Amino acid sequence: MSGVERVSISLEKPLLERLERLVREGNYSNRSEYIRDLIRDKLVEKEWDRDEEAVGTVTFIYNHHTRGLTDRLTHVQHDYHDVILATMHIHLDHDLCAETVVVRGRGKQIDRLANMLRQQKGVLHASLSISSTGKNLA
Ligand code: NI
Repeated sequence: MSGVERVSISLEKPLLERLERLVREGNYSNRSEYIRDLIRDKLVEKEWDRDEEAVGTVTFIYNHHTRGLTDRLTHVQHDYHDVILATMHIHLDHDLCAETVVVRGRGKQIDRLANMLRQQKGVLHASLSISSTGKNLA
């Protein structure tokens, strides 16, 4: 870690109590760690807002018996081959599949891919998790 500076902040008592509860519930050992993570979350959001290079995952669930769906999902992923780093496929049971796609690219490009996957008829749920290349978080 680069040089650490101590800062003090002013909070209303009820807000401080809620902060303390969040720190406890999150199993953080102290407030500073919690606040560092909050700041990094915000920085990641800003990177996405500015459409900078980002890293993320898209996880989606579908029934592989849905007519044409497997082909359509493969087609979408080929269209985004330059963004997709890896795809993991899990056969959840006889009918249902889960896929997690690890992506790296511009935020808007990743959003578009997530929406394309989500909108395919037969996809039951899709969730985008946003993260960062980490370059600006140290
Ligand atoms: Ni499967």
